[in-house]
Amino acid sequence: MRLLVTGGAGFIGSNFVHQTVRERPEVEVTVLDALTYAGDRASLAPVADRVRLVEGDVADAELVDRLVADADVVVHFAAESHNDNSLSNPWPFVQTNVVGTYTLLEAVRRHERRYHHISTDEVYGDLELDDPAKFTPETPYNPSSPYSSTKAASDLLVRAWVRSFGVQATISNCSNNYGPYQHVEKFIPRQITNVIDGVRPKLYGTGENVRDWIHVEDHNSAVWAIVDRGRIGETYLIGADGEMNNKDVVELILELMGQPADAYDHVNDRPGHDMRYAIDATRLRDELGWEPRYRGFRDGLAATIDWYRANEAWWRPQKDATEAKYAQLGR
Ligand code: NAD
Ligand code: TDX
Repeated sequence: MRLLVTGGAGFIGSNFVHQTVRERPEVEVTVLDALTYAGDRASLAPVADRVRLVEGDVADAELVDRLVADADVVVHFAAESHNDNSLSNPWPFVQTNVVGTYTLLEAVRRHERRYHHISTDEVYGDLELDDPAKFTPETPYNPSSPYSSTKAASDLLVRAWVRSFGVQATISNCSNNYGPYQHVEKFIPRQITNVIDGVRPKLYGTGENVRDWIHVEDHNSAVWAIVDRGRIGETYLIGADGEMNNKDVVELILELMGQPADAYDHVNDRPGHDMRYAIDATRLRDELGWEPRYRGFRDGLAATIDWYRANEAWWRPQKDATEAKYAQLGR
């Protein structure tokens, strides 16, 4: 199989490439990545001899056409992915997430290729803390931020290309990922690297907001299950029953790193901050027989802390610029 992975130098995409090289030696992997601030060649260094990395934009129609023509399957991870950035400057989100997805869809339509679209649970908006409901594939779209609205737009393009043009596509909407190679702008790596630097973790608002955490390896094993056995045109929600509020996550990071549980600061809240996400992954489990391997968040988090401790050379170059952006926002 010839596989094209967009965004393969980012957090989830690079972990997907590592997992693929490890578990599926017969797959030929090409990565298309623009190497924005969020993409790093170093994230593919351990597999560099097994992967072709093409530096380029998913909205570059001529380049995308050529790469898709040479692939059997396309898995599309590339995106602008950070909510806080989308509030400061939404334009790159529209360009990459919407125009980039359109460009790929047109290429897979022309060349009749299998396409898998990576998306987020944030397209469904948020849930109340006391609501027993979880997101299901039938939950209406109701995105809150420029980030989540552009991801929602890209999902709807995929659905339309399936119905109107018969494109062979599947979609997955996953909850919050954690694990190695995540950019230090995101919640968990930001707090781990702050503690390493002797800086107190920063909690937005009250910290009651709930996220449904899943280890990146479990997200990626689910993506492979869908590429292998998913029904064309179907949407699969990916989650591993990992709901936890941000305050509890910060306290656990502090405990695992040998600090007092209250050694964090409350900072300005994120405008429009979604309260709670929760995934019902029944379809994925029942139809495709998928199960997560990481059962305890505590163990997965401890391993992630170890990874950031051991890989300072990977994250250090991102840290100052990231914190300078947050300082301007009072966060
Ligand atoms: P990331 O920001 O770490 O990586 C994104 C990658 O895409 C980077 O390597 C970047 O260089 C590349 N990229 C950006 N614009 C590009 C362009 N125009 N052309 C080519 N490459 C470009 O993001 P991530 O957290 O790994 O997220 C990957 C995907 O998973 C995204 O589609 C995101 O919406 C989705 N997702 C993320 C999470 C999460 O918790 N991080 C959860 C659910 C879904
Ligand atoms: O310093 C922080 N303090 C804090 O309290 C940061 C960076 C975040 N937070 C809060 C905001 C959220 O409630 O932590 C939670 C997680 O924040 P992020 O890591 O920014 O993730 P989130 O906004 O939930 O979105 C993530 O999950 C869904 C990914 O970034 C998206 O790409 C994915 O679609």
